Amino acid sequence: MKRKVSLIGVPTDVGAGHRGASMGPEALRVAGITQMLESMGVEVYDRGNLHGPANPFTKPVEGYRHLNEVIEWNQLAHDAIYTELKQGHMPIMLGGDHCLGAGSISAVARYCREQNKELRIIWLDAHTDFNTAEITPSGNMHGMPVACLFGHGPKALVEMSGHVPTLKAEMIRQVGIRSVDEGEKHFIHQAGIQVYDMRYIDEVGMRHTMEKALEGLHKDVHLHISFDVDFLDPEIAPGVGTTVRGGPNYREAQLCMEMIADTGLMASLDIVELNPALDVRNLTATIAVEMVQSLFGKNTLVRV
Ligand code: B3U
Ligand code: MN
Ligand code: MN
Repeated sequence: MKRKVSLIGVPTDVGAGHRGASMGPEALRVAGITQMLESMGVEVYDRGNLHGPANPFTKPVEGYRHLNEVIEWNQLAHDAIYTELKQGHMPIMLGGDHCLGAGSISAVARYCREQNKELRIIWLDAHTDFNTAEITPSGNMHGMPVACLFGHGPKALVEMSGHVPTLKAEMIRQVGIRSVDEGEKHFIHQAGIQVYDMRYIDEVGMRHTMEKALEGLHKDVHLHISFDVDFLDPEIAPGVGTTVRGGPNYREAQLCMEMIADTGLMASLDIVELNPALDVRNLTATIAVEMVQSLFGKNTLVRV
């Protein structure tokens, strides 16, 4: 039977400091995400885009910028993703900025709890996204979803999965990290999250990094990938709001995706932070689609 995948566009930039990530879903479609998935033998249901509040583009209030809009969009994303999971489809959320990680992963965690499935998240990002209202340097909520999932943040987001905290440290691995604020560092250590930062990847290589990050999986694990496109080095992926030099190059990122595909366990995916307003001829969207193709098991081996 063919794998059924549902694409859910969530056109937000309310959690970001730059406008433009709201055009991400359409850029991914223009880059051929549907056709690519079909070529990989997947049945694709494009659900179109969700509709939520506009970006008021106002200043942060008490440490949060656009709090109400962020909550509203996350609830919409949560509901849509949960519906797809219940139907037995694999949801792919086309973001949108990474504030949506809170709603998306809340839906996945809710579903896993009901199904008695173990949840494992691979968070691919230049950033740890573990800020809170107290320590954020920007007030931008795309820097906060992991903190929310660990119980630190606005009540509506913290409680969205129906269980607080939504995540425990053993459920998540962060890979590609190279920009962490001082306050975040402290929090990450306190939470006990396993972080495979760029220094680690440089020292031991992507292969060993992913072997560690994927350790302990078994057939009853629901593997969720949260792919922040700024995980990729800006030389190959300039179309994001917060570029950080020194990220995985094409080959390292491809191997990372291939090793995830080899587990055969990926059951939901977020693609976030793509900002077409900052891109060059849709290059970043095209590369993101190629990376997703590797996640779906594109075989680059010549060996038999
Ligand atoms: N840590 C910074 C920057 C940032 C986090 N996530 C993104 N940028 N995309 C902040 O503003 O929280
Ligand atoms: Mn992020
Ligand atoms: Mn990031």
